[in-house]
Amino acid sequence: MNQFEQYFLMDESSVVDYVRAKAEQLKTSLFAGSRDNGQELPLTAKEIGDGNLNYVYRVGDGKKSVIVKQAGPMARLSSGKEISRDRNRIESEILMLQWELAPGSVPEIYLYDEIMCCCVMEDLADYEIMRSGLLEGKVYPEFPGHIAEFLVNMLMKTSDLSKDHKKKKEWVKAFINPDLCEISERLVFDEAMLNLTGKNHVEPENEALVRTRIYENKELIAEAAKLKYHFMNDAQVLLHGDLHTGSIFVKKDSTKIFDPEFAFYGPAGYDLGNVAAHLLIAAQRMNADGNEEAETWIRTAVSEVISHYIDCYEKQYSECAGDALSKQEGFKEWYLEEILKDTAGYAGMEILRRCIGVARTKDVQGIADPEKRAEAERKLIETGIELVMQRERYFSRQSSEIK
Ligand code: SR1
Ligand code: MG
Repeated sequence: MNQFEQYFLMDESSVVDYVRAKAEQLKTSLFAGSRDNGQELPLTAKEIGDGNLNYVYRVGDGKKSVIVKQAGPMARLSSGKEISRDRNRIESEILMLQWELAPGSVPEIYLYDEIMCCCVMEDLADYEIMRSGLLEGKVYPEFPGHIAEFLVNMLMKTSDLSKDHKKKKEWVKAFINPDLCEISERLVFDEAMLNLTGKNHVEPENEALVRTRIYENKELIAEAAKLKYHFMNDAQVLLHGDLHTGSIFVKKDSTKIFDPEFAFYGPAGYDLGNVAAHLLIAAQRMNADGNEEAETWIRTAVSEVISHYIDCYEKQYSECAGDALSKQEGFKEWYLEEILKDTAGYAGMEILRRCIGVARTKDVQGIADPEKRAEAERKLIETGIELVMQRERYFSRQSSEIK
């Protein structure tokens, strides 16, 4: 039996053999021309993954490289619970679809392997992860336009606004993602509101605040319940499902969305809300760092993402919306307002769970001064609660500014 005809978890050595074995199936003959003095260059691999779930290798010969991403059977950080390896199929298929629907917005998938539960994709080595850049105070003026256009493309082409409702239902079926959705349902909603497993924590100064304003706040928990049920039941659009700044590669003039293993059909405001949430978290970090210029840019970027989204929506609606009733007077405006209200609600939930839950980000965690860290955490918790409770006030066409 060939070495790769049965699943096993690869390491830096076997992943090199894997790329060699699959070389002919890669869409581009990536390593064919890489020679030094006529000699084929040796391939090497390095594990570069820093996520919670998968193994990510850069495999290259010093001149060219590819990324191999393999799903392991368990979460890397907490063993015990199996998470379906089908997530790698979902990730590969959505990236291939987005490659067609939103050209230039995602890395190219060269190969998906259902036996090894891995994919081989374009190495975007000349890009940086947006969170890392933002943490260094960098700004990306093109980003709001890029992300808005990507999200509106997905909305127009994968939701029922497009008149091919049967195609949409095929995609709903193909992208059913029970294990990964269960993680989000638990971490973004249940744990953030109820701390069921007792694993949440905040800085000691904020413990009373979190108890009274979140865990004992029946009104907030009721709104979170509505958002959770909407998340679970409104199969509106094919979502990325985990669109934080660690899932976005940036260069000054280009943006690439990656890591969509949490993809599923859900409410459009979920992805847009995640983008807004992680920008607001990054802005608070810049505030703690005293970097006023970067903070101002990030806060402006939040409004720009929303205004670009509205503009793209208006432009694309007339061309793309083909459903029989979608041209009915008032429908277009109602549909958009619902998305924007959801956006604020899900942004609030995301901010809260990233501040108090187990899946924290470096933005706040990395603030060295404990007082500043607690202050950033407190301000973000207030922002998160405000966004959930007053979601019709923010991100609408005549919205208030969020601090
Ligand atoms: C067990 S996975 C924890 C978190 O990391 C991912 O990026 C998702 O956001 C998930 O909630
Ligand atoms: Mg991820």
